Amino acid sequence: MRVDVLTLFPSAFEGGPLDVSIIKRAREDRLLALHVHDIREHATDRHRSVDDYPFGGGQGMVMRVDVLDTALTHVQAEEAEPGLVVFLTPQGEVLNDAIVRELATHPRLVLVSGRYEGVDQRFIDNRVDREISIGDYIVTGGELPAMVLIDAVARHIPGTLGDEASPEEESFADGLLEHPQYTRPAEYNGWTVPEILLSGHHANIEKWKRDQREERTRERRPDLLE
Ligand code: 4GX
Repeated sequence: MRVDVLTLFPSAFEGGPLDVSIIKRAREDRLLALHVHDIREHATDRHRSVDDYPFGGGQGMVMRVDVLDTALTHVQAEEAEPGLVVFLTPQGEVLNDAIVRELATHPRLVLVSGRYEGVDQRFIDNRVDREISIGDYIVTGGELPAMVLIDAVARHIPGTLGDEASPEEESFADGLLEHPQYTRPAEYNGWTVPEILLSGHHANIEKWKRDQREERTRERRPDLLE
């Protein structure tokens, strides 16, 4: 899968979470090709401006439709496949496991990370396929949301998790939270491990894990049971 990111802060994507561990390996193995592009390279005036004051007044600045449109056209033209254009915004659908899996089926994603108070609506109306939020809180820019999305999607590209793990065996694949986990030592500071896990009764242990998952989900995330 190829992922392109349009951002005003391309350096935010270097030496961060996409350069370690599973995602680093996926990139080395060419399962994920990440291409980060600086929106400012497509500014045209002598000040290289990418934003301007909002029509109708109001707080802050708005990213310019012409700069974004030109930047996106350039990036899309690097390949025959234009990709699904995703804009990260608190106004979008809230990201979940079903959306992550759907996005992972696309051969190419083009992510647009915004800054300032927003983006000219004409860019969204005419060039964006999907608006996605990583949750109901505000971060400083769309870069961290893009990285969260890339990480979550990359785990679903066949081969990225290796043989040990599968995304099907983790929380949300079946709509339940995980059961608690323990490892040695069996007692530390007087803190003990549930007896059943040390019993060797495989069937009882599996029943206990299932019960724990259901109980946790009911207590912590009843919305997942709807
Ligand atoms: N999930 N932000 C985008 C700039 C902005 C402002 C208004 C569009 C309209 C966020 C989130 C998020 C902060 C990224 C505002 N863009 N993005 N940025 N939560 O909080 O995706």
